[in-house]
Amino acid sequence: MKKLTLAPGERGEILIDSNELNNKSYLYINGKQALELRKNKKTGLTSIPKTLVEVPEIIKNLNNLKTRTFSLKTTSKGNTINNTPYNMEKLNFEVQKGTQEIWEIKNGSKMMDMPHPFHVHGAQFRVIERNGKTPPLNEQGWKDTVNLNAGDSVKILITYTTDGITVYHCHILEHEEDGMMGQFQINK
Ligand SMILES: [Cu+2]
Repeated sequence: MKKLTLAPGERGEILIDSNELNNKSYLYINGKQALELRKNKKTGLTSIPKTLVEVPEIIKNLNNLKTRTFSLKTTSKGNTINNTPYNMEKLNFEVQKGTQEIWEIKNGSKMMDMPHPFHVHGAQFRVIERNGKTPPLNEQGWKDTVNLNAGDSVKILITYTTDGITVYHCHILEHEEDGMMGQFQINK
């Protein structure tokens, strides 16, 4: 790929094929030259490997897993998840360490056109579907942040490997501070 969109909180590892570089090639960020890319003859790789990172195949039978839904909305009450702003005194739900669930996340904004990068602490996930389709290749690895543009819907398979109280929130800090956040407990 030649272009990658990264939302706040999202990260990508990029391997560049230097055979395709000119004398002066640049990495652009938001249309501005951010990094000059030069060939280095000392690197060991001569071409891009077929497999960049090994990730386990997503299990085929997802029907037995519990599904939770998260609706991200900017309302008159502020920025909310499932119409509720964050409450520090309240656990939104509890789950069991060592289990997996499906989370269905929706960006309910239509008029406002605001993206919401959804971020989870303490657990990693795989994107199963983006708007009913297989996600693009760059979203098929392990993730902890997935961006949702207005009207988007994604399904993720989340794995609870640690225990304790942890949070999920929009990674646009103004939205998070304004209530687009929740907390849950992973029981031992
Ligand atoms: Cu947001």
